[in-house]
Amino acid sequence: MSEFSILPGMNNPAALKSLSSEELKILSGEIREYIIETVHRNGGHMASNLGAVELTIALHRSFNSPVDKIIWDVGHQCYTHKLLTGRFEEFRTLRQLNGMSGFPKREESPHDIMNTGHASTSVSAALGVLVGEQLAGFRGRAIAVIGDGSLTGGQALEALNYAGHLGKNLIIILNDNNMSIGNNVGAISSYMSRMTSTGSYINMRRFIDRAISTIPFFGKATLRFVYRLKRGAKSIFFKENLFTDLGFKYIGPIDGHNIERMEKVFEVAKEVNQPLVIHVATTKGKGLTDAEENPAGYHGVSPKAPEKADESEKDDSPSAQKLTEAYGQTIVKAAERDKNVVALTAAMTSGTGLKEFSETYPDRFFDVGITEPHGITYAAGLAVAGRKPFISIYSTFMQRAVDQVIHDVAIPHLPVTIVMDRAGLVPGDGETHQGIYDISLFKNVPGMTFVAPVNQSEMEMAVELALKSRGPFMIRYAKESCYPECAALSAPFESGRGVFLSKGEGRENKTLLISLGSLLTEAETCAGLLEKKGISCDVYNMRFIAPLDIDYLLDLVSNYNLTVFVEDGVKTGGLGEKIAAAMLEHDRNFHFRYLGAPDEFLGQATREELIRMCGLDGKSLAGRVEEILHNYRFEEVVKQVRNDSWR
Ligand SMILES: Cc1ncc(C[n+]2csc(CCOP(=O)(O)OP(=O)(O)O)c2C)c(N)n1
Repeated sequence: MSEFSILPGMNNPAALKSLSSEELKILSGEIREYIIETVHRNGGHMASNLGAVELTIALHRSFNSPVDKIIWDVGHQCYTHKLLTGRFEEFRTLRQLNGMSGFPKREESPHDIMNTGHASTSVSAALGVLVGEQLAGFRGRAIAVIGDGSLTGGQALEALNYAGHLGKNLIIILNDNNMSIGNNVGAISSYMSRMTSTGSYINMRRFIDRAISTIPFFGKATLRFVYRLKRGAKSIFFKENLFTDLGFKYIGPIDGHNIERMEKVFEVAKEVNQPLVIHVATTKGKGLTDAEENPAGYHGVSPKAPEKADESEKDDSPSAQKLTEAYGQTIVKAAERDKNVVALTAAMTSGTGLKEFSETYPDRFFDVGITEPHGITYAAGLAVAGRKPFISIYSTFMQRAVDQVIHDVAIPHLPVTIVMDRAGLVPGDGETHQGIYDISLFKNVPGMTFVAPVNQSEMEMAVELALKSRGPFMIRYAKESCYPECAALSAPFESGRGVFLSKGEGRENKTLLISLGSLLTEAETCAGLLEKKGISCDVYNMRFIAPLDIDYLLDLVSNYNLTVFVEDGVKTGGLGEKIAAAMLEHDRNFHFRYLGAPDEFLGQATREELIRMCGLDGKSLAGRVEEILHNYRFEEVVKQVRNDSWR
């Protein structure tokens, strides 16, 4: 690891305050170097963090954290904050199992005021903290740091509305890099671009101040003229300022890489006694040329594959296609066949595999910005107008739009297809990004068809079924490779039923493993391990979450001594629980167990580690099955003994 001269000593924000401007420059360089090195090794958010280095230093020099409360929106730009608040050593473990989270976490530090990961929450949270503390006599400040992308989210706008109404001395730092993950979209975004690009008020004032200083002798009349000019400049540039109209004071845009200038503004901010927006212009990816040129590509970075020591070890096999890519290709083909197909995303064009669609059918593609609830209802409107909308949103962000699904899509029974990428256990980002709740949230929505394809063939059949559907439809899949193509998985979809992946004929005492989604690979491994121990095991891919052909399923299960259901989602309220309840209702007392993620928030780890932690990997599953069978046989023996002793 690199040697740093200043950074290791900056173990609390107070240490920053004595640094000279030269030392601050060195510090910024060291922070960037450490971030670049660590993110390349562990994966993480690169471009947003590189853009926020000077802003964070200036904030921590001017304010007094944690007495003053700094709240980071999304939290994906918090690496400098972590490094300057006593986590220099831990930073090496960024995003690793039991290591440091990539997002602010209250359990990690008193400087992390909120746990974050989802966008557009900071203004609400900072306002709540401020008002709550003020009720107990607080004299400090609360500062929300929000990006221009996150500011477009509905919750941020609701919070602005309320903050303007309350009139409390909240400070909002608008970190404007003119980018969301990709290009920022929307009228507010264009409005802010105009504010930063047309030459700012601050620049104009600086120009006027400089002009005054060059006039050798100026009398009162000149001064009056100059001040009128200054006010004129203000009215020219801020006549229509959205924030001032909402009851905020506004300063900006100012250069978010100039620490001294920001500090001066922050000192002024401390004296302002009403809500204040400080508009800071930053460059996403600052200091890393590739990231500056391609900030979208460097938003989230995967860990670099470790170099193989021996060339002969190199794996030349083509890497398996990802389910995200399978969807991206499938929806382009669907759009070719059906001109009513339109695709939508909420600020995740690349992440959801829609880049090709957006380029091939720009008129039929809508990036609605970080506005999941709006996106769902907008899609409902498109469906009313006869289009066939497919809206892609990560499973975790769909938590935002539960009401829109029920109220705007399901009740009017509209043919909107909601495609949930990153469903199930999600690597790297931790608690806030797990996609394990969608089954429990949506499986019982009346009229919903809900499927979990595992490879390209199933993806194509799922999309085809959605196209024919006259009602709401959901597709979910994990951040995983496609399961290999095979005859079993190419069998046509039958409503409410799955397919056998492997089935041995005429075997006794069989166990059935039912798998939902990409845990199919683990179920297969489990079956292989059990076969080796003489336990015959069939594997069934569930395909459907809703509707369920319950009679068919109960008949199927009745052929087995034991059925184990495995799902890539939270166990409580999941599909396994629903099937168990159906058995009870039908008075069918089978040996049935259901497994899934526990009722706990799951922190950051790789997907493989998460699967193992939940006991859902092939080896653990085999162990569980053996144990259940053992207990079951033991129960049988006890029953037998009891029966014999009665005779
Ligand atoms: C509700 C929600 N939707 C989507 C995301 C995914 N996401 C993470 S950061 C980001 C872009 C945020 O843009 P901005 O606020 O401008 O910050 P920048 O990365 O540009 O610094 C998005 C869409 C999220 N975290 N939360």
